[in-house]
Amino acid sequence: MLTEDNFRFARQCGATHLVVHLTDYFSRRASSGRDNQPVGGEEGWGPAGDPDRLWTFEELSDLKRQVRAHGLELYAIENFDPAFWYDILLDGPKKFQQMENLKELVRRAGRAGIPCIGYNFSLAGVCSRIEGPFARGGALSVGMDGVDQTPVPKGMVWNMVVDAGAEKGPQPTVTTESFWQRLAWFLKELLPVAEEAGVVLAAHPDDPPAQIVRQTPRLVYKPDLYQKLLDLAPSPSNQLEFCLGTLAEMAEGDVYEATDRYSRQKKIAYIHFRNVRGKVPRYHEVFLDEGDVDMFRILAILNKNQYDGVLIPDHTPQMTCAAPWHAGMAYAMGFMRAAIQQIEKTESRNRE
Ligand SMILES: [Mn+2]
Repeated sequence: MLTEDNFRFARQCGATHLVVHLTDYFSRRASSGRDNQPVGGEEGWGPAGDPDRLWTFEELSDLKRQVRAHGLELYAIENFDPAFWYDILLDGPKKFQQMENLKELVRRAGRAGIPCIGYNFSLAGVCSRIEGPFARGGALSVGMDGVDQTPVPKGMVWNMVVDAGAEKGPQPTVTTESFWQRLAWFLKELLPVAEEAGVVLAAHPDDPPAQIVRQTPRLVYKPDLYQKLLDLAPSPSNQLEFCLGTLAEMAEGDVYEATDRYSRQKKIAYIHFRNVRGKVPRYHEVFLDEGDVDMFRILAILNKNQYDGVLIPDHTPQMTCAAPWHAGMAYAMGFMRAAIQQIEKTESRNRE
Protein backbone atom coordinates (compact mmCIF):
# COMPACT_ATOMS: atom_id res chain seq x y z
CA MET A 1 0.00 0.00 0.00
CA LEU A 2 3.05 2.31 0.09
CA THR A 3 2.21 3.88 -3.26
CA GLU A 4 2.31 7.46 -4.58
CA ASP A 5 -1.49 7.45 -4.77
CA ASN A 6 -1.85 6.41 -1.16
CA PHE A 7 0.64 9.08 -0.03
CA ARG A 8 -1.49 11.64 -1.89
CA PHE A 9 -4.62 10.17 -0.31
CA ALA A 10 -3.12 10.52 3.19
CA ARG A 11 -2.07 14.12 2.54
CA GLN A 12 -5.53 14.91 1.15
CA CYS A 13 -7.05 13.54 4.37
CA GLY A 14 -4.95 16.07 6.29
CA ALA A 15 -2.20 13.70 7.43
CA THR A 16 1.14 15.23 8.36
CA HIS A 17 2.98 12.05 9.44
CA LEU A 18 2.89 8.41 8.43
CA VAL A 19 3.25 5.22 10.40
CA VAL A 20 4.02 2.39 8.00
CA HIS A 21 3.95 -1.38 8.10
CA LEU A 22 6.72 -3.07 6.15
CA THR A 23 5.56 -6.59 7.01
CA ASP A 24 3.21 -8.15 4.48
CA TYR A 25 0.61 -9.78 6.74
CA PHE A 26 -1.74 -10.11 3.81
CA SER A 27 0.21 -12.12 1.27
CA ARG A 28 -2.14 -15.09 1.60
CA ARG A 29 -5.14 -12.89 0.92
CA ALA A 30 -3.86 -11.49 -2.35
CA SER A 31 -6.99 -12.55 -4.22
CA SER A 32 -9.58 -11.48 -1.68
CA GLY A 33 -8.51 -7.89 -1.17
CA ARG A 34 -5.20 -7.00 0.42
CA ASP A 35 -6.39 -4.07 2.44
CA ASN A 36 -8.85 -5.69 4.82
CA GLN A 37 -7.84 -6.88 8.27
CA PRO A 38 -7.16 -10.60 8.33
CA VAL A 39 -8.55 -12.55 11.27
CA GLY A 40 -6.71 -15.77 10.54
CA GLY A 41 -7.55 -19.09 12.15
CA GLU A 42 -5.57 -22.07 13.25
CA GLU A 43 -3.14 -21.47 10.41
CA GLY A 44 -2.81 -17.78 11.18
CA TRP A 45 -2.34 -15.20 8.47
CA GLY A 46 0.15 -17.20 6.47
CA PRO A 47 3.91 -17.08 5.96
CA ALA A 48 6.11 -14.40 7.54
CA GLY A 49 8.92 -12.74 5.58
CA ASP A 50 12.48 -13.81 4.92
CA PRO A 51 14.59 -13.76 8.10
CA ASP A 52 17.71 -13.03 6.06
CA ARG A 53 16.23 -10.11 4.15
CA LEU A 54 16.31 -7.28 6.66
CA TRP A 55 14.96 -3.93 5.51
CA THR A 56 17.99 -2.14 4.08
CA PHE A 57 19.14 1.39 4.83
CA GLU A 58 18.51 2.28 1.17
CA GLU A 59 14.91 1.02 1.30
CA LEU A 60 14.24 2.97 4.48
CA SER A 61 15.82 6.20 3.33
CA ASP A 62 14.18 5.95 -0.12
CA LEU A 63 10.82 5.56 1.57
CA LYS A 64 11.56 8.50 3.86
CA ARG A 65 12.41 10.65 0.83
CA GLN A 66 9.40 9.51 -1.17
CA VAL A 67 7.03 10.26 1.70
CA ARG A 68 8.62 13.67 2.23
CA ALA A 69 8.14 14.51 -1.45
CA HIS A 70 4.41 14.29 -0.75
CA GLY A 71 4.57 16.76 2.11
CA LEU A 72 4.56 14.06 4.79
CA GLU A 73 7.01 12.83 7.41
CA LEU A 74 7.75 9.16 7.92
CA TYR A 75 7.35 8.99 11.68
CA ALA A 76 7.40 5.29 12.51
CA ILE A 77 7.67 1.73 11.31
CA GLU A 78 5.07 -0.43 13.02
CA ASN A 79 6.05 -4.00 13.92
CA PHE A 80 9.09 -6.09 13.17
CA ASP A 81 8.46 -8.89 10.72
CA PRO A 82 7.89 -12.00 12.91
CA ALA A 83 10.60 -13.68 10.81
CA PHE A 84 13.16 -11.23 12.24
CA TRP A 85 12.64 -11.93 15.93
CA TYR A 86 10.63 -15.10 16.56
CA ASP A 87 13.34 -16.76 18.61
CA ILE A 88 13.55 -13.66 20.83
CA LEU A 89 9.87 -14.19 21.60
CA LEU A 90 10.28 -17.97 21.90
CA ASP A 91 13.65 -17.89 23.71
CA GLY A 92 14.96 -20.13 20.93
CA PRO A 93 18.50 -20.85 19.70
CA LYS A 94 18.57 -18.06 17.08
CA LYS A 95 17.72 -15.30 19.56
CA PHE A 96 21.27 -13.90 19.76
CA GLN A 97 21.65 -13.64 15.98
CA GLN A 98 18.14 -12.20 15.68
CA MET A 99 18.94 -9.59 18.34
CA GLU A 100 22.02 -8.53 16.35
CA ASN A 101 19.70 -8.13 13.34
CA LEU A 102 17.20 -6.03 15.29
CA LYS A 103 20.04 -3.81 16.52
CA GLU A 104 21.15 -3.33 12.93
CA LEU A 105 17.56 -2.50 11.89
CA VAL A 106 17.25 0.08 14.66
CA ARG A 107 20.54 1.70 13.59
CA ARG A 108 19.37 1.80 9.97
CA ALA A 109 16.07 3.39 10.97
CA GLY A 110 17.91 6.03 12.99
CA ARG A 111 20.31 6.77 10.14
CA ALA A 112 17.36 7.06 7.73
CA GLY A 113 15.71 9.61 10.04
CA ILE A 114 12.84 7.39 11.20
CA PRO A 115 12.46 8.24 14.89
CA CYS A 116 10.20 5.44 16.10
CA ILE A 117 9.58 1.71 15.81
CA GLY A 118 6.38 0.17 17.16
CA TYR A 119 6.32 -3.41 18.39
CA ASN A 120 4.13 -5.83 20.29
CA PHE A 121 5.91 -8.38 22.48
CA SER A 122 3.51 -11.25 22.02
CA LEU A 123 3.53 -14.90 21.00
CA ALA A 124 -0.02 -15.18 19.71
CA GLY A 125 -0.16 -11.61 18.38
CA VAL A 126 -3.36 -10.20 16.96
CA CYS A 127 -5.66 -13.23 16.77
CA SER A 128 -8.81 -14.70 18.30
CA ARG A 129 -10.97 -12.21 16.45
CA ILE A 130 -14.09 -12.51 14.34
CA GLU A 131 -15.27 -10.46 11.38
CA GLY A 132 -18.82 -9.26 10.75
CA PRO A 133 -21.19 -6.35 10.03
CA PHE A 134 -20.62 -4.94 13.52
CA ALA A 135 -20.39 -1.19 12.88
CA ARG A 136 -23.17 1.27 12.04
CA GLY A 137 -25.21 0.41 8.99
CA GLY A 138 -23.71 -3.06 8.86
CA ALA A 139 -20.20 -1.84 8.07
CA LEU A 140 -17.76 -4.74 8.12
CA SER A 141 -15.41 -4.71 11.08
CA VAL A 142 -13.74 -7.06 13.55
CA GLY A 143 -14.45 -8.03 17.12
CA MET A 144 -14.24 -10.82 19.62
CA ASP A 145 -16.78 -13.37 20.79
CA GLY A 146 -15.04 -15.44 23.43
CA VAL A 147 -11.34 -16.21 23.66
CA ASP A 148 -9.76 -18.73 21.29
CA GLN A 149 -7.70 -21.19 23.31
CA THR A 150 -6.59 -23.39 20.40
CA PRO A 151 -2.88 -23.82 21.11
CA VAL A 152 -0.45 -22.01 18.80
CA PRO A 153 1.30 -24.65 16.67
CA LYS A 154 5.06 -24.95 16.53
CA GLY A 155 6.58 -22.75 13.83
CA MET A 156 4.07 -19.93 14.36
CA VAL A 157 4.62 -16.58 16.05
CA TRP A 158 2.51 -13.46 15.98
CA ASN A 159 -0.14 -15.33 13.99
CA MET A 160 2.27 -15.94 11.10
CA VAL A 161 4.22 -19.01 10.05
CA VAL A 162 7.93 -18.47 10.69
CA ASP A 163 9.02 -22.08 10.14
CA ALA A 164 6.97 -24.03 7.60
CA GLY A 165 9.07 -27.16 8.28
CA ALA A 166 8.44 -27.20 12.03
CA GLU A 167 7.25 -30.48 13.49
CA LYS A 168 3.53 -30.77 14.15
CA GLY A 169 2.04 -30.13 17.55
CA PRO A 170 1.42 -27.30 19.96
CA GLN A 171 4.10 -24.95 21.21
CA PRO A 172 5.33 -25.65 24.73
CA THR A 173 3.61 -23.39 27.23
CA VAL A 174 5.42 -20.53 28.95
CA THR A 175 4.54 -18.82 32.21
CA THR A 176 3.65 -15.15 32.35
CA GLU A 177 6.65 -14.56 34.61
CA SER A 178 9.19 -16.06 32.25
CA PHE A 179 7.62 -14.25 29.31
CA TRP A 180 8.19 -10.97 31.18
CA GLN A 181 11.82 -12.03 31.55
CA ARG A 182 12.07 -12.44 27.77
CA LEU A 183 10.74 -8.90 27.35
CA ALA A 184 13.26 -7.67 29.94
CA TRP A 185 16.12 -9.24 27.95
CA PHE A 186 14.81 -7.73 24.70
CA LEU A 187 14.65 -4.25 26.23
CA LYS A 188 18.02 -4.52 28.00
CA GLU A 189 19.71 -5.47 24.73
CA LEU A 190 17.92 -3.17 22.32
CA LEU A 191 17.27 0.04 24.27
CA PRO A 192 20.91 1.21 24.50
CA VAL A 193 21.22 0.84 20.73
CA ALA A 194 17.91 2.64 20.21
CA GLU A 195 19.01 5.52 22.45
CA GLU A 196 22.24 5.90 20.53
CA ALA A 197 20.40 5.76 17.20
CA GLY A 198 17.80 8.32 18.32
CA VAL A 199 14.99 5.81 17.93
CA VAL A 200 12.09 5.24 20.31
CA LEU A 201 10.73 1.72 20.79
CA ALA A 202 6.97 1.96 21.24
CA ALA A 203 5.07 -0.93 22.82
CA HIS A 204 1.57 -1.83 21.67
CA PRO A 205 -0.63 -3.51 24.30
CA ASP A 206 -1.94 -7.01 23.59
CA ASP A 207 -4.79 -6.98 21.08
CA PRO A 208 -7.16 -8.49 22.10
CA PRO A 209 -6.23 -7.82 25.74
CA ALA A 210 -7.21 -11.11 27.38
CA GLN A 211 -4.88 -12.59 30.01
CA ILE A 212 -4.30 -15.83 28.10
CA VAL A 213 -4.97 -16.22 24.38
CA ARG A 214 -4.39 -19.45 22.49
CA GLN A 215 -2.78 -20.74 25.70
CA THR A 216 -0.06 -18.09 25.62
CA PRO A 217 0.44 -15.39 28.24
CA ARG A 218 -0.22 -11.75 27.38
CA LEU A 219 1.91 -9.04 29.00
CA VAL A 220 -0.13 -5.84 28.66
CA TYR A 221 -3.80 -6.80 29.07
CA LYS A 222 -4.68 -4.12 31.64
CA PRO A 223 -3.60 -0.47 31.76
CA ASP A 224 -1.41 -0.86 34.89
CA LEU A 225 0.81 -3.35 33.09
CA TYR A 226 2.01 -0.58 30.78
CA GLN A 227 3.62 0.91 33.90
CA LYS A 228 5.33 -2.39 34.62
CA LEU A 229 6.77 -2.35 31.09
CA LEU A 230 8.04 1.22 31.50
CA ASP A 231 9.53 0.56 34.94
CA LEU A 232 11.23 -2.60 33.72
CA ALA A 233 13.73 -0.58 31.69
CA PRO A 234 13.84 3.16 32.38
CA SER A 235 15.04 4.85 29.19
CA PRO A 236 13.98 7.77 27.02
CA SER A 237 13.62 5.20 24.21
CA ASN A 238 11.22 2.99 26.19
CA GLN A 239 7.77 4.31 25.27
CA LEU A 240 4.25 3.31 24.32
CA GLU A 241 2.33 2.77 21.11
CA PHE A 242 -0.81 3.82 22.90
CA CYS A 243 -3.80 1.97 21.43
CA LEU A 244 -7.04 3.53 22.65
CA GLY A 245 -9.16 0.75 21.18
CA THR A 246 -7.20 -1.96 22.95
CA LEU A 247 -7.20 -0.01 26.23
CA ALA A 248 -10.97 0.42 25.98
CA GLU A 249 -11.38 -3.33 25.36
CA MET A 250 -9.56 -4.17 28.62
CA ALA A 251 -11.77 -5.75 31.25
CA GLU A 252 -10.05 -3.76 34.01
CA GLY A 253 -9.00 -0.14 34.23
CA ASP A 254 -10.20 3.10 32.71
CA VAL A 255 -9.13 4.45 29.33
CA TYR A 256 -9.35 8.13 30.42
CA GLU A 257 -7.29 7.54 33.56
CA ALA A 258 -4.71 5.62 31.50
CA THR A 259 -4.53 8.39 28.90
CA ASP A 260 -3.94 10.93 31.64
CA ARG A 261 -1.39 8.81 33.49
CA TYR A 262 0.83 7.97 30.52
CA SER A 263 0.58 11.28 28.67
CA ARG A 264 1.54 13.07 31.91
CA GLN A 265 4.68 10.92 32.03
CA LYS A 266 5.49 11.89 28.41
CA LYS A 267 5.73 8.19 27.59
CA ILE A 268 3.36 8.06 24.62
CA ALA A 269 5.28 7.75 21.35
CA TYR A 270 2.13 7.71 19.24
CA ILE A 271 -1.55 6.93 19.51
CA HIS A 272 -3.86 4.50 17.75
CA PHE A 273 -7.10 6.46 17.62
CA ARG A 274 -9.84 3.83 17.60
CA ASN A 275 -13.21 3.23 19.20
CA VAL A 276 -14.96 0.02 20.28
CA ARG A 277 -18.18 -1.19 21.86
CA GLY A 278 -17.89 -3.75 24.66
CA LYS A 279 -14.94 -5.28 26.42
CA VAL A 280 -12.96 -8.50 26.30
CA PRO A 281 -14.12 -11.22 25.74
CA ARG A 282 -16.99 -9.62 23.78
CA TYR A 283 -16.49 -6.43 21.83
CA HIS A 284 -16.85 -4.93 18.37
CA GLU A 285 -14.68 -2.36 16.62
CA VAL A 286 -16.87 0.54 15.46
CA PHE A 287 -16.69 4.03 13.95
CA LEU A 288 -15.05 6.74 16.05
CA ASP A 289 -18.36 8.48 16.78
CA GLU A 290 -20.40 5.45 17.88
CA GLY A 291 -18.25 3.56 20.40
CA ASP A 292 -18.02 3.50 24.19
CA VAL A 293 -15.13 5.97 24.30
CA ASP A 294 -15.71 9.73 24.23
CA MET A 295 -12.92 10.60 21.81
CA PHE A 296 -13.31 14.33 22.53
CA ARG A 297 -12.66 13.67 26.20
CA ILE A 298 -9.50 11.75 25.26
CA LEU A 299 -8.28 14.66 23.13
CA ALA A 300 -9.03 17.11 25.94
CA ILE A 301 -6.88 15.04 28.33
CA LEU A 302 -4.05 14.88 25.79
CA ASN A 303 -4.30 18.60 25.25
CA LYS A 304 -4.25 19.32 28.98
CA ASN A 305 -1.04 17.29 29.27
CA GLN A 306 0.43 19.03 26.22
CA TYR A 307 0.77 15.86 24.17
CA ASP A 308 2.29 16.92 20.86
CA GLY A 309 2.94 13.56 19.23
CA VAL A 310 1.36 11.61 16.42
CA LEU A 311 -2.23 10.35 16.34
CA ILE A 312 -3.23 7.87 13.66
CA PRO A 313 -6.47 6.10 12.89
CA ASP A 314 -6.05 2.45 13.85
CA HIS A 315 -8.17 -0.05 11.94
CA THR A 316 -11.58 1.29 10.95
CA PRO A 317 -14.77 -0.41 9.79
CA GLN A 318 -14.93 -0.96 6.02
CA MET A 319 -17.48 1.20 4.21
CA THR A 320 -19.75 -0.12 1.48
CA CYS A 321 -18.36 1.38 -1.73
CA ALA A 322 -15.69 0.75 -4.32
CA ALA A 323 -12.91 1.57 -1.83
CA PRO A 324 -14.03 0.24 1.58
CA TRP A 325 -10.72 0.70 3.42
CA HIS A 326 -10.01 4.15 1.99
CA ALA A 327 -13.51 5.38 2.80
CA GLY A 328 -13.18 4.12 6.39
CA MET A 329 -9.83 5.87 6.79
CA ALA A 330 -11.08 9.11 5.23
CA TYR A 331 -14.05 9.09 7.61
CA ALA A 332 -11.75 8.57 10.62
CA MET A 333 -9.35 11.27 9.44
CA GLY A 334 -12.20 13.74 8.91
CA PHE A 335 -13.45 13.09 12.43
CA MET A 336 -9.96 13.54 13.89
CA ARG A 337 -9.21 16.72 11.94
CA ALA A 338 -12.52 18.26 12.99
CA ALA A 339 -12.03 17.35 16.64
CA ILE A 340 -8.48 18.73 16.69
CA GLN A 341 -9.52 21.97 14.97
CA GLN A 342 -12.28 22.37 17.52
CA ILE A 343 -9.77 22.12 20.37
CA GLU A 344 -7.39 24.54 18.67
CA LYS A 345 -10.18 27.07 18.14
CA THR A 346 -11.27 26.85 21.76
CA GLU A 347 -7.65 27.28 22.88
CA SER A 348 -7.08 30.38 20.82
CA ARG A 349 -10.40 31.87 21.97
CA ASN A 350 -9.34 31.26 25.58
CA ARG A 351 -6.02 33.01 24.96
CA GLU A 352 -7.71 36.15 23.55
MN1 LIG B 1 -3.84 -0.75 17.87
